[in-house]
Amino acid sequence: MATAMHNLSDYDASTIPSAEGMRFGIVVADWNDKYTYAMAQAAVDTLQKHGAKASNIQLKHVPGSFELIYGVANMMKTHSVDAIIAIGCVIRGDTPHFDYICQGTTQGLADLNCHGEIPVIYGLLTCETAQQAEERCGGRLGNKGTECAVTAIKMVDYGNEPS
Ligand code: DLZ
Repeated sequence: MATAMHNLSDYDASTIPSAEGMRFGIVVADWNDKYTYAMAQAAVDTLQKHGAKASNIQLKHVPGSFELIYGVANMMKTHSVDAIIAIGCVIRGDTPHFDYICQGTTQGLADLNCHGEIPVIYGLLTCETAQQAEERCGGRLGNKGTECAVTAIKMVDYGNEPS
């Protein structure tokens, strides 16, 4: 939870498994790119910090958050990555559009996660204001992209554990 008590970039690096050999996909929405690109960059930096090779990180763009569902599904089909991070930022406007995009995108990504083939990491910021986005994309509450990258590494490691 991103509260004043929790910074999205804070984690105990000593507990994170090595990401060497792991393959990651990042699907990033171009809508609100000031925020989504900052999250994507933080995700890439964090994956590399933990040993992922640049050549093992695929970055793909989609127009808006709603297209993250297709983008992730499409990347899944390639079987070329071990986890996919979906990054988007929805900011409430004057109409109920915000609610539909947030609900539809969240449900779509959750459905893809249910396939159980590879983990889908939820990097969708759902903000009332631009300030809330600012705070979570390298501002006072850290960077959601860092949190997503750490989660992705943990989930690939989870999948690699003997059952
Ligand atoms: C149309 C729209 C609006 C109003 N707001 C956002 C937003 O805040 N964040 C975002 O990622 N995308 C937004 N979009 C675009 C939709 O996600 C989608 O790209 C279009 O509805 C076309 O399917």
